[in-house]
Amino acid sequence: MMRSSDYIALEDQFGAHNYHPLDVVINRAEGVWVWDVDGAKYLDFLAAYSAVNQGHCHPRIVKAMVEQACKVGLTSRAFRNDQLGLFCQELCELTGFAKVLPMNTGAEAVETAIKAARKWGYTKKGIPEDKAEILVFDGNFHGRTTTIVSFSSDAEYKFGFGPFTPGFSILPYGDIDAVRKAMNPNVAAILIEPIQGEAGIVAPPEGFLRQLRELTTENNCLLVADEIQSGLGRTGTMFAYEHEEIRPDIVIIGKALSGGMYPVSAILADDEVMGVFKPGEHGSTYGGNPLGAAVAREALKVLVEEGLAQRSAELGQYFMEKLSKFNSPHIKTIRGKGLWIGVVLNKDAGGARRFCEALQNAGLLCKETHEHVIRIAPPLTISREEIDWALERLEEALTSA
Ligand code: IF1
Repeated sequence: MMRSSDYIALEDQFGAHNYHPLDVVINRAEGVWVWDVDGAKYLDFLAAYSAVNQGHCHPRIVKAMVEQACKVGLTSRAFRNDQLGLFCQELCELTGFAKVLPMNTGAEAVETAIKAARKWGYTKKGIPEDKAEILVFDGNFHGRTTTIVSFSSDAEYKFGFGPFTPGFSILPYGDIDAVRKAMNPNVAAILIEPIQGEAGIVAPPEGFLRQLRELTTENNCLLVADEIQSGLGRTGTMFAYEHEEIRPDIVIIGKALSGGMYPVSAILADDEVMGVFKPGEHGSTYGGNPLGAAVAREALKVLVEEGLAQRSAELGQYFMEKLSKFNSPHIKTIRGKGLWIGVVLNKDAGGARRFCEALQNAGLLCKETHEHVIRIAPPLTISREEIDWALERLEEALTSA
C-alpha cells in the first residue's frame, strides 16, 4: 500500500517543482474536513484559497456535476448549450450586471477584463492606438500569465519571464493622491483587489474604493474589481466592494464560482463595456461549457440559499474577537474581514511557516503568506463549534514556544 511519503516522492520525481506544499497528501474531503492517505483528519483553514467557500464536495454541487456530466460536458462555443443562458441569467440577477463573459481560470478572466478595458478605451473613450494605460497597485496578485506578471510588484512572480507587456503603471495601494497624479487621458481603467489576498489580507484605507470610484467616473475610465478571491461571500458580503457601497464597471470572479469542483471564471459588466466584444474577438474552448455552467449555477444557489455571506460576517466577527484575546508574544496584529483573517506575526517569531507546520500536526491546515502572515480562510460553511475547536489549536500553537 502506498503511504504519504510514496506519493510525495512520486510527485517530486515526475512533477515540476513550482510549489513548496505542506507534506499532507489529501485523498478525501467533506465540508470543512479533509483526510490524508494515512487516514489523518484535518480542518481545512485555506479552502483552496477561497475556491471552496461552499465546503468540500458539497452534495448539491456534486449532484449537479454528476448529472450534467452524464448529459453533455462540452459543446464548444461553435454550438450552443442549454446551461449557458441560464447560468448567465442567474448570475446577472444575483449581481445586478447586464452581461456575463464566462472563462475558466481566474487569470483568464483577468486577461479578459484587461482586453475589455483596452478595447473600451480605444473604441469608446478615443484613446490613441496602443496608448491605453491601466493603473494597478503595489502588492497586487492577479494571476500568472505573462501579461499579468508584467505588472506584478513581486520579483518572485516575474523574474526570468520577460519581456513584459507594457501599458501598466504600479501605484501605492491605498494612496489616492498617487492615483490622482497618475491620472491622464490615456488611462482606460484602474484594476484593483478590494482586499489584497496574497499581500497578506490587506484592506486599503476606509473610503479609498469610494474615492477611486469618483476619480474614475470624473476621468471617464473604468473601475475593475478583481473579486476572484475576495468575492462570493468571503468578506461577509457577496462582493468586497459592497463594504464601500460602490459599483465597479467590471467585476472579475472565479474560484468559489464553482465551489471548488471545476474551474469556472467570468467577468461581469453592463452593455456599454461588454459590447466591445464582437464575434470572434475573444473566447476559449471550455469557457461557458455546460458542465461548468451547471456546476456554477448550483454553487451560486448554495451560496445564496445557505446564507454563506452572512455566516462569514457573523462567524468572522466571532473569530476575530476570540483571536484578539490570545496572549501570544508572537502576534503583531490581526486583520481581515469576514472569515478571511491574517494573523501577522512579529519579525522574531521565526516566520509563519513553522506555525503552519505545528498546526498541521494539530490537525489544522493553514498556509502562510509573505513569510510572517498566517492566513485563515475556512469554508464558509464552518460551524461555531468547529471554530472553537480550531481556536484551541491556534492558541496552543501561538502561545507555546
Ligand atoms: C496559485 C496567491 C492566493 C487571485 C486573485 C486572480 C487570481 C488569484 C485576487 C488568479 C489567484 C491563487 C493562485 C494560487 C494561489 C492563490 C493565491 F497566493 F497566489 F496569491 F489565493 F492568495 N486574482 N490566487 O487571488 O486565479 O488563475 O489561479 O484561477 O497557486 O497560483 P487563477
